[in-house]
Amino acid sequence: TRPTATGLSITDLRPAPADIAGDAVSGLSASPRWLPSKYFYDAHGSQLFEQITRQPEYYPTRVELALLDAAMPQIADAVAPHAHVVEYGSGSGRKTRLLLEGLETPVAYTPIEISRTALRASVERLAEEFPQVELLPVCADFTRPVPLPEPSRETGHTLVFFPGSTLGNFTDADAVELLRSMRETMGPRGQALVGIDLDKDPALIEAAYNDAAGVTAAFTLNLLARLNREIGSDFDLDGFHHRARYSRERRRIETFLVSKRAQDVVAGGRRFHFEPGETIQVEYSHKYTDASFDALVADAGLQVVRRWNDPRDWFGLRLLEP
Ligand code: AVJ
Repeated sequence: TRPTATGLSITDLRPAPADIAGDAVSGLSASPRWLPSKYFYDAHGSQLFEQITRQPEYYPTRVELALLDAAMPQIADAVAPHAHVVEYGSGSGRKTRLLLEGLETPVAYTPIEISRTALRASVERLAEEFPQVELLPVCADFTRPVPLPEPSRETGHTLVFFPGSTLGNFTDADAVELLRSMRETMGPRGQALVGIDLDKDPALIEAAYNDAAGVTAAFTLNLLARLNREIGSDFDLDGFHHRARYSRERRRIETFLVSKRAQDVVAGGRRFHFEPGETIQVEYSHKYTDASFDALVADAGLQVVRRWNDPRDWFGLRLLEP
């Protein structure tokens, strides 16, 4: 653990360069090629993501924040008291603030976040705003088993908070695996509050991942800049472009980096050849219906006990229990 400016200690379980290089080589060797979207979130990537959330086309954050605010009294009633709140992919902590404020008696808060810079900034602000809540930040990839810190005071139960439809970045098989590990984390009396982006007009969804200002494109390309910096690959950032399309059948945004020309790239000590138009799949953002989400949750041995949607049914919050 390393102390922050305010003296708070962050448990550091960040992926090592060797893990990143191994994942990059195996994804680039696969056919079709892919890279894991979790590596978008270095310090700059997390900043670009915050900028995405302020683009007019990117509705999910705005709609979820308004929904969380509106539903908070009912959520507080449905959540057991004295919770240890554990958040997956906490980012800037904007939604956390609403949750910790709305729950009457949160005892401890454990954000699990892969970007150390984003995590440090968010816990420093939360420490000032919530002096009564014990902050136990962990810098880690939440898709790997993360040992949970033990709060110093007794807690009633664990509430996993997983907003943002980050679940949508996982294939259905991986989402079920993650929900199962969430079930382990929260224990038999635990609960989870999960945000999900709902299926809707494909034009609205596609616009959200192709903002006119090009911030999403910069976010996608930053993955290559990060790999160049951290694993010494030599991707030419001008040699690839961002493509995000909505598949109605699979109910997901499929995001690719597309090679603009024939080129060779060296990564992790191996050479990869790209033909013009050849793609690297870098992200999915699944959109859900009640039926599709309930099926995932049931596969993981959980059930939806409460549901809240915004007035247009664009985004939902679901309370899950074992
Ligand atoms: C991290 C799930 C909130 O998939 O909508 C936004 C990431 N990628 N634009 C999403 C993202 C491109 C985002 N979440």
